Amino acid sequence: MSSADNCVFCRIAAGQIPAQKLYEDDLVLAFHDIRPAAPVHFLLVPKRHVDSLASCTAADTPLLGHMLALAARLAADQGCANGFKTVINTGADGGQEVYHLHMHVLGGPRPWQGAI
Ligand code: DGP
Repeated sequence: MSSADNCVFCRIAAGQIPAQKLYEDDLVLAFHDIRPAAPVHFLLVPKRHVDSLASCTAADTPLLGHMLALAARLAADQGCANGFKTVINTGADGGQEVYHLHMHVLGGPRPWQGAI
């Protein structure tokens, strides 16, 4: 499990690791997934370190709402006119590989070859 000190998404947010960024504001960052599983596949992450959805509390409701609303807006900006999928892998059984909360946003014409 990552901590903020060695977290790859914290390092992307800090500009220490390059990423193809789509969007940034005070709270969140969106960038293309390095292993795309669909024609459009980007990640929405909070800038501050949050391990996973399982560690969120009621205090994170504004952040989570912001991420969901942005997912729809950025998917539209990326040309996902026929819809999109959002996925938040959580914990070992949820298939989470990077322990910094992130929402996958996938779209584009099917079939998609990849899996997340
Ligand atoms: P998950 O299984 O939900 O934890 O997915 C983690 C995703 O993060 C996976 O689809 C690949 C992506 N990823 C991991 N490291 C990097 C990176 O350094 N840059 C980018 N752009 N994506 C990454």
